[in-house]
Amino acid sequence: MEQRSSAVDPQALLITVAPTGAETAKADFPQLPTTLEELVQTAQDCEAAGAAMIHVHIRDDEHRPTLDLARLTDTVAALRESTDLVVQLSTGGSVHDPLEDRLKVLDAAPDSCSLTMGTTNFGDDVFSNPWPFVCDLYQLSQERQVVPEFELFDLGHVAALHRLLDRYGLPHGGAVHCDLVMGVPGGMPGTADALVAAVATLPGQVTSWSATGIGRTTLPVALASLSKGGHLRVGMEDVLTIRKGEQVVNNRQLVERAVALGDLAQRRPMTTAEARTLLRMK
Ligand code: KMH
Ligand code: ZN
Repeated sequence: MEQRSSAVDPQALLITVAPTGAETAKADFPQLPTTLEELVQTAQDCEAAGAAMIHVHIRDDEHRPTLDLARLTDTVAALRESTDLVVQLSTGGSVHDPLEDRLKVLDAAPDSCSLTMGTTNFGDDVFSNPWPFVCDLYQLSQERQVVPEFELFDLGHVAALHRLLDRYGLPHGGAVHCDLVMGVPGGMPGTADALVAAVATLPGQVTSWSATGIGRTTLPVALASLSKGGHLRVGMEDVLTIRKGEQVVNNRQLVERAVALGDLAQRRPMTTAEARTLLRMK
């Protein structure tokens, strides 16, 4: 079988957009993309601005978070039809989603799925990721040939990733891509110091990593990530202001800012084809 090269220009910057999330109510933030039409439009705009991957949470007709399989499947199809973005479905869902439903997300056959490496306090809630669930989801991703993105909310999650890779081997395709999710109340802080500590302990098998800082930590984390050679995740899932007191207008604005920050660091947005090479996808 033809082996794709995993060499990607080190100056290329993977920008992932996380446009919706599960935490913000449409009523509170009408510019949040919650319908399929809004999501597709956002995806196209963000791809044009420099994003190469999209991290997707979907909503129902009342704009509430859902893991409805038919909707997820339609969403994957619509995004594939209208963009060339790498389509990553969230298996985290909302803090209220049962673990069984979160496993079924892979039935929608996305290119990639998020895979959080442990339970974390999440504001006043708990984002539950018990070890047996993490193992089941990981093995399912290997079986279904879906490339996981390991979500690391805490240093303990980095240790859990070592344990997972040692026990079950590499993901489908062989790329180990992580995203440091920082500044969640209950997880590691969104600081340069915490980022450096997490990156220093990543397993040797890791082939690429990005970082995102929640809320006001978005800029310190983005700058720290760039200075350590990492990639960026941005979007309304993680931040709703572009600066203190000024609401984000749309996701494209956040992608454009990521491109501008990357430009300062002499990094250029990675193309979708390069992202597929980086993640060792067909
Ligand atoms: N909505 C959070 C509870 C993921 O997408 O995998 C979990 C989350 C992580 O957003
Ligand atoms: Zn998410």
